[in-house]
Amino acid sequence: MYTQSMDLPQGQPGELRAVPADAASADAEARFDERVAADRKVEPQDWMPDAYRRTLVRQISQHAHSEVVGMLPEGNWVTRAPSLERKAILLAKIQDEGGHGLYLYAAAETLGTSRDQMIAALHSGKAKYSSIFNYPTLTWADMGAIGWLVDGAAIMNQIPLCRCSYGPYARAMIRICKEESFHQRQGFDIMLALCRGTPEQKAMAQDALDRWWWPVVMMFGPSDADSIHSAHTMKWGIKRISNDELRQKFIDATVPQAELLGLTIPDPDLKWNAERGHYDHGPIDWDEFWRTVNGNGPCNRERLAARVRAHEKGEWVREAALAHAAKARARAAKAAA
Ligand code: FAQ
Repeated sequence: MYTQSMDLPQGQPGELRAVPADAASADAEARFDERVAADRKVEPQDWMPDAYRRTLVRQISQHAHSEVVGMLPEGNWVTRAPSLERKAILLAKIQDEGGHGLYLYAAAETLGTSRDQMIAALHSGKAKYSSIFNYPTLTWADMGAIGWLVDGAAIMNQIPLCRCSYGPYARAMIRICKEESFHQRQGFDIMLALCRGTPEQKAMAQDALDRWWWPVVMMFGPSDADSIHSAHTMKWGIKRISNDELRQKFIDATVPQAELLGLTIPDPDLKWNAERGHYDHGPIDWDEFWRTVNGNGPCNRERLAARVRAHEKGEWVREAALAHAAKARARAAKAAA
């Protein structure tokens, strides 16, 4: 299934040139470079280098997969939320994440890749999704920690993406960031309620922070020295702030929030560095990060199996929707005749 811009017949103005006629022309490349340098948006119908297109498909589809796989850890607690209000909020948040996946798949489709292709890449293990969603959710406090920390990290990473050079991705990110901001607040609110509760509840909040802190710090990706894509994505105005800079901004913003909650961040080396104007932090376990990214984290197999199962079980829904659309089209054509 393609978006509208992909359906334009060949030769019409504004057609999507997946393999542009003037791809080799230095002129087209110069116009593209000029557009990016001037901070003007690149749109689906514009010529773009193949490498730019491939990088966007990779990043946007991985981002979409993260949103959809990211529904699973929280889905685990819908039936066990401690009150009707918490359950309604959690359900709404999880639905938002599904919606984010849809906006992002649609944005990636404008680059000439179908949703079916992207989903096949996820299910075969070829495409990645965020490492963070391969950790288990053991207690209700994990719902607080995910909202507070995971959504907090996601916002930090995604606000600069609202200025990404590719128009459809940038516009999808604006709406997504607004919703993520609500998600972060609801997570902090869960943590606050637990920290103001009984000693057992506060211990539960601390335990969740202990388990989620380092995976969240890793979520920003490898250190700048090991980030293979950054040089290009920064040059093309896709990524605006480096992995390490975003990680630092997240840590600086989160330490005072943990203090407000009365919780201890599980990093004995964490201390304010007045000279740098930032918090110093301890070493990151990159072996754990790569193990998880490469499919061997605590829940990788379980998460992927759940996605594949859901896709297979949804086959009849897709078939019914297609049959319904075909009937509607036939009815409209008959009425117009
Ligand atoms: N996990 O060269 P770089 C959310 C891979 S959404 C897995 O630095 P890049 C909402 C990377 O793909 C969270 N793999 O790569 C929510 C590359 O491998 P490849 C997702 C990772 O692209 C909240 C290799 O390592 N957000 O949380 C990770 O320049 C709560 C080398 O890395 C996005 O996707 C990782 N953490 O920078 C939902 C934001 N990090 O592709 C539910 C958009 C790196 O060559 C509940 N994405 N890798 O095979 C980005 O900003 C970037 O893609 C980065 C990585 C920053 C993630």
